[in-house]
This record gives sequence, C-alpha cells and structure tokens, in this order.
Amino acid sequence: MNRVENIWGVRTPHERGTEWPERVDQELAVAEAEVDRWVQSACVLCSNGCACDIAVKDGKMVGVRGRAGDRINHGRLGPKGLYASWQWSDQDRLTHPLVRTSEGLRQATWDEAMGRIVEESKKRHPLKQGFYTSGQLFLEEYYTLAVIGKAGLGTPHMDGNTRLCTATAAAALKETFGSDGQPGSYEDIEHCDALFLFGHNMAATQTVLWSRVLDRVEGPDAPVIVAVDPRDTPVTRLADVHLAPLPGSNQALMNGLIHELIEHGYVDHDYVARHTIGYDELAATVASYEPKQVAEICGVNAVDVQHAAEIFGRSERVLSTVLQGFYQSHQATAASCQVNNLHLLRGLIGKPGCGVLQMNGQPTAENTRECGADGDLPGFRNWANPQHIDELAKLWNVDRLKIPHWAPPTHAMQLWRYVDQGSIDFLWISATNPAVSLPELPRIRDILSREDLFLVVQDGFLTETAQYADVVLPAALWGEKQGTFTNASRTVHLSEQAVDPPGEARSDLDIFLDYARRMDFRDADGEPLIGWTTPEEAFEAWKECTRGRPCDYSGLTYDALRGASGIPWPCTDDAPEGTDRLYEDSVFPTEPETCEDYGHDLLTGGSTTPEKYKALNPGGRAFLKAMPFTEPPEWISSAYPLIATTGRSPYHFHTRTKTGRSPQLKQAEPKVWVELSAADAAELGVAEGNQVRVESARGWMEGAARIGGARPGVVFVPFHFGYWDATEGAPPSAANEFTLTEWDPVSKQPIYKVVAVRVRKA
Ligand SMILES: Nc1nc2c(c(=O)[nH]1)N[C@H]1C(S)=C(S)[C@@H](COP(=O)(O)OP(=O)(O)OC[C@H]3O[C@@H](n4cnc5c(=O)[nH]c(N)nc54)[C@H](O)[C@@H]3O)O[C@H]1N2
Ligand SMILES: Nc1nc2c(c(=O)[nH]1)N[C@H]1C(S)=C(S)[C@@H](COP(=O)(O)OP(=O)(O)OC[C@H]3O[C@@H](n4cnc5c(=O)[nH]c(N)nc54)[C@H](O)[C@@H]3O)O[C@H]1N2
Ligand code: SF4
Ligand SMILES: [Mo]
Repeated sequence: MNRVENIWGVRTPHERGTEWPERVDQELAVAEAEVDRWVQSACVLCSNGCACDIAVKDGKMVGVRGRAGDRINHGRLGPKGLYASWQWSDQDRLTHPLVRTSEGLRQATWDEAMGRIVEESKKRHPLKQGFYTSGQLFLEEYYTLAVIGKAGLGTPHMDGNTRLCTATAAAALKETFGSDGQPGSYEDIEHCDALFLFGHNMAATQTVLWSRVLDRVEGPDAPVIVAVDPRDTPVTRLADVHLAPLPGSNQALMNGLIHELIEHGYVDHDYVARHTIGYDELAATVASYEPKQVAEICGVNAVDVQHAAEIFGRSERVLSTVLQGFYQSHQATAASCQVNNLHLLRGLIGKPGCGVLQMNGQPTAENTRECGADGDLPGFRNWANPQHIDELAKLWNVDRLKIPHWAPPTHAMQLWRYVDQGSIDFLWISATNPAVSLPELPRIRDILSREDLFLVVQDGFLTETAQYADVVLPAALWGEKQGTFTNASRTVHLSEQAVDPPGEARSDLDIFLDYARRMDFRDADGEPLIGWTTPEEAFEAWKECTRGRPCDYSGLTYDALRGASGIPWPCTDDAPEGTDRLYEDSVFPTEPETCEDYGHDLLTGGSTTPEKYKALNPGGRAFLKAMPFTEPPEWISSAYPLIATTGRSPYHFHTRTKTGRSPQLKQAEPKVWVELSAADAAELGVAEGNQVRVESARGWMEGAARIGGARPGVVFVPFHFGYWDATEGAPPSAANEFTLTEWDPVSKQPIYKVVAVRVRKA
C-alpha cells in the first residue's frame, strides 16, 4: 500500500474497552527472504515511539517492520517510520571530524578535533560554556551529558531544543501535579467516550496514534471528538465540534470552557475539596468568561463553546491531548494547566479513559527532561530543594557546591541571549539544527557567526548549523548505536545497534565519554567522575538516580526491554511490569519534599518561594491554577494585518535531515508552501500555486500558495524548509525567517504560533 496516499493504513475497528487489534506494517528495499537479520528498535521520528524491527542485509539497513506485540503501536508504522527511519543512512553522511581553518572546514582526526574542544573548554570558566542539546539522543547519552555539565564542569548553561518542544508539557505538569510525568496512557483511547485535542494535529504528527483513534471512531460506540485548532486539518474535519480560535486566544477559550463547567454544575465538588487546592480563585477568574465574550475574543461561535463544555461535562470518560497549538504561545503554561483543571474539576483522572496527555513531540524529549540535560535536574529533582541537591551530590560523590543550584538552570532562550551578548562563548550543539528551527533566524545567524564564539556541532549530516561550526563531530545515528528512550506515554524501549556507523562516526555517548576522560573529571575521592563505558552501564547508573523518584526506572533492565513490548515507568520491584497510568489514588507528588518545582505565577513567571509553597500545605493535592486572558505580544496591526502560525506536515520531520532524504517523502512534499484562507487569498488576488511572500517586522520567506485550510485572518507555513537542498539563488523558505524572540513566561517556550505578518504576491 502507498502510505503517502493512505497515511493511516487500513482500519481495524473495534468496540470500546476491547484491545486495539494488531496490524503489522512493513517496508523493505529487498525481498523478505533476503533479509539477514531483524534488530529490535523503536522509531525516533516522533514522540509516539512505535516499536519496530530494523531489517539488515550485508551490514546495511534495508527496511523496517512494526512489532505486533508492543503496547504502543500493535505492529503499525506511519509514513515517516516506514520511509524515513532508515533510507538516509548512507546519503552524504559526516564520516570524519571537521575543524575550521582560514579556508573553511577541513577533515581532521578525532584526536585533533577533541583536542581542540578540550583546549577551548579548559581555557574558560565553566560559566562561559553552554550546551544546547536535543530531544533526539538516547537516555544514556543525556544522563552522561547531564553529569558532565552538573558534576564535572559545573555549568548551569545546559538545555535542549526540548525548550522549543515540550517545555510547556513539563511546566504544566509541574504546576498542577507537582512533578513532570504523563498522567494518562495511550490505552485511554480504548476506553474514552470523548476525546479532546487541544492544538494537536495528531493525524499529521502522531499518525499511528491517530490510526488508534480512527479505529475507535469506526467502531460501534465511537467517542465524541472535539478539536481546538484555527485551521482545518484531518483532525478538525473528523471532529464533532471544531473550535477554531484565533491564534493566541487559547486562554480565553479555556476560561470559557471552565466557566461553563461551573455554571452548569458539572463540577465534582467532593473530588475538588478532597484532592485540589485553588478552586475559589479559579472560579473567580473565569466568572466573567461568558460564552458570548469568549466567542468575541476567540472569533468562534458561542454555541460551540457551550456545546464543547457540555460534552466535557457530561461524558463519563474524557481523554485530552495537548500539543504545540497550546505550547508555542504566550500563555502556554496557563492554557495547558486549564486542560488539567477541566479533568480535576470532574475528577476524571487516574481512571481508564480519563487521561490527560500533555504530549511530547520529539522521540526522546521525555528523557532530556528526566535526565536533566535540559533546564531540570536528573530524576525530576527540584533545584530549589537542598535535600535533592544533596541526593545528587551523594550519588555522584561530589561536593554539593559543584552542582549549580543557586538559581534555576539556564533555559535555551536565555542561553542564546548569553551567546548573543558574548558572556557564553563556548557552545556545544548536539542533535539539533537551530539555524533552521530557532525563531528569528536573521538573529540566530548573527549569533552563530560571532567571531568570539567557539562552536561545536555534533550531527550525522553537514546541516545548516554545522556550516558555522569550529569543530564538527560526526555522530552515529539511530540503528548505528544502542540505547533506550521513553515515549509520550512513559513507555521505555530499547533500540539495539543494527549496523556500523559510517566512516569514523561515533555514538554521542562515546563522544561525551571521550570529552569527560580528556577533561579528567574526578569525584571527591579522585576517581573518574563517570564510571561507565557502555550504554547498559550508563542505564544501570541512571536507575540508581531515579530510585524513589516519580520516574522510577529501578525495576527495568535491558533484558526486560528485549521482551515483546516496551514497559512504562514507574517500574520497580513492586511494579515489575511497569505502571499504566499515574495517580489512580488521586495522591499527587506535591509534598514539598517530593515535588519537582515550587510553582510559578502564571502571568509573570515569578517563582513561588519554598516558604510560600510550604505554607500552602498541598498534602498530595493538585493545584487548580488560574489566569485571565492577556493579549499576545504581537497581534494584528494595520501594517501586519494577518496572523501567521507555523507547524508541520505529515511527511516531513523538522528540518528534514532524514525525511528529505527519503525519495517517497521528498516527492510527497518537495517544497515549502503557504496556506491561506479562500477569503484572504481573494482579497490579496492570490491564486492556488502563486508564489507569495510572508513578511513580519523581522524577516520574510516565500512559498507557493495553497488556498483553503486556514481560517480567515490566519496564514500557515510549515517550518521544515531550510536551505541544505535548495537550488542556488532560491528565496528564503524557512518559516523562522519571520518568527519572533518571545516566550511563555513560565515554560520559556518560544511563541511560534502567533506572529503578525503581511502577505503579498511575490
Ligand atoms: N510529521 C511530523 N510529525 C511530527 C513532527 C514533525 O516534524 N513532522 N514533529 C514532532 C514534534 S517534535 C512535535 S513537537 C509534534 C508537534 O505536533 P503538533 O503540535 O500536532 O504539530 P504543529 O503542526 O506544530 O501544531 C499543531 C496545530 O496547532 C495549531 N495551532 C496553531 N496556532 C494555534 C493556536 O493559537 N491555538 C490552537 N488551539 N491551535 C493552534 C496548528 O494549526 C496545528 O494544526 O509533532 C511530532 N510529530
Ligand atoms: N517556526 C517553527 N519552528 C519550530 C517549531 C514550529 O512548530 N514552528 N517547532 C519546534 C519544535 S517543537 C522542535 S522539536 C524543533 C526541532 O528542531 P531541530 O531539533 O533543530 O530539528 P531536527 O531537524 O530534528 O534536528 C535534529 C538534528 O539532529 C540530528 N540527529 C538525529 N539523530 C541524531 C543523533 O542520534 N545524534 C546526533 N548527534 N545528531 C542526531 C539530525 O540530523 C538533525 O540535524 O523545532 C522547533 N522549531
Ligand atoms: S507515529 Fe511517530 S514513532 Fe510511529 S512510525 Fe510514525 S513517526 Fe515513527
Ligand atoms: Mo517538538
């Protein structure tokens, strides 16, 4: 079957409460009989983490097959998994380290490249050094990097591109429940009566999960679907209620939904009294958000708001998912917390069919967060809790003062600002391509080309970002190394090494370990700080770091992960099979000794002090956080009369380093486009396919017009198109040419979804 045309594959409908049937998807470049061996793994092209086996022939990856027994995908794979997980493997890969000379980048030995890095690193104060990593490495790599940064070098300047991706998921979970950790489970799809998707184009971005939804929708007792998205997407087209708020107005809509829940008596007051804090303030905050007023702010119909609230209020089992339409905006944490609030108000949490999925995007973003390779501490520890710092100091056998904890760890937007100001002048980028993915690219290019910046880029390809590097390190990619990772549903998979990396490329783990050795990081007894050399040893060390924490891995082993299915954490001696959903007892990790964070003021992002937090006496109750709607930093003006929002296509993954090298997917969408509503296109005199220019106060790009899809007043541009495969002299095609350097005050996630622009025929 052509899975470009049929993205979700054939239906296997089933009824509520029954298991999702198996369906095994496979794509092979050779006849099945010619495959030498199948190697266990899981797909790394989105947070769904579909389990698969990699087909190997003559030492090369030649295809993939879904794993039927796995709880996540029951054998299925989507277009990216089938066509893009393996086909890039020998296409213009980096095979040797490169170092910069006056003539440009030239090939070097590992010794020379690492020697340069270590020399520059030793020359500088730790506070001048920053690490910008990813949501696409393996758990073992992040944990190693986190120990290097926090106990070796001692720098607070480490974050991931997860800041652009799932920072709000983490923030919303911490604000409401006290700690990161996905409450729900994918199995809630099998049990729900209603499914709410908040700013989540699941049909395009987690295609296998959407197949799971479609199989319920086509079954005998389909769930009701409510979609909140300003565009028409396959999700909204299927929805029973489609709310299309103007980008930037989510918080008003959410306050309206909560207003209706309260107004119509859909609140479980007994549950609220026993398990939550903050009801009165929430009720007071939403009191003025009458459907009519909300409809005006958001540009939706008041009856649709009422109808959606009624569905939430009356359904026995509601599953909600939240993603970038909520996360990448100015009130991101606030709006995402309101989804948690809806569930708490009705006591719909910790029960089959009653999940909250504060979604992840990248395949291993969960691990960046858990391991503390972002602006968190390992094991969901609280940087403001001295006891948690002591635990880490003891575990690593270092002085507690070595671990930076005098202030919150530096978030990525701040890290880039420090580089911009010159106070960080050593930046090590791994597995991310900021020259395409960060907002306001004209600014990012200026920063990357600073004379005083020593830049290391670690990737499998010579990306747009690598072009700026002083040292380029060739990395082994998926299938070429071993490691584990955790999907958006807390399920851990092992990905085995199937083939050798090309040339002299090395795994990120080996690169980080080599750096640690050369830097000679030691513990308090003078022993090497990092005692492991293999992924499995790193995993064993990580297990100790998580023991007793919400993300407890202590019951997991590589051998257990070699079984039929991935396993969801917490996995302990008491729960060796893992844990399907959290908070079944409605006891939340909000105790001051346990919680990962003391919370924030949602408007300003100001941290709650430990004293103030303790005085709230949370006692295992969840927080109902409230906030009025505020206008986004950029809104429509006469000079920039349209709102641009940016996002994804089903066929490409981010900056296309893999999907752009898959013939099927490259052909499916070779070039950038600009989606306009029919009304706006008519007013601008633009016809289908016309080249149009989208321009903000900061920059511009061009693409071919696609008419229909966006709501009037809204323009949509996919952000996948940098310039590595562009024809010479082509106009800029990256959406981030025009985006802005602003972020949510709590999660610090940039606002990619609300940009004031003007559009004209090019
Ligand atoms: N095919 C594919 N799949 C992917 C990825 C990929 O690059 N390609 N990337 C993965 C990653 S890292 C991520 S983070 C996820 C992202 O997955 P999604 O969040 O589903 O993807 P996006 O397209 O960024 O945004 C989702 C929707 O938000 C809507 N939106 C825009 N502005 C607003 C707003 O103000 N309010 C509301 N309610 N909605 C709004 C957009 O119209 C869009 O349809 O996808 C993952 N899966
Ligand atoms: N305008 C706009 N911009 C956005 C978004 C948006 O919606 N709109 N979404 C944001 C989001 S949610 C995300 S997640 C980011 C994604 O942005 P990026 O992270 O910049 O995008 P990728 O193309 O996934 O870059 C990952 C890089 O890592 C490399 N790589 C893959 N595996 C490995 C590995 O194992 N080791 C090493 N060393 N390298 C590896 C790949 O070749 C690739 O170059 O973009 C953000 N930018
Ligand atoms: S849904 Fe995500 S993890 Fe599954 S095959 Fe598609 S890209 Fe891979
Ligand atoms: Mo993401």
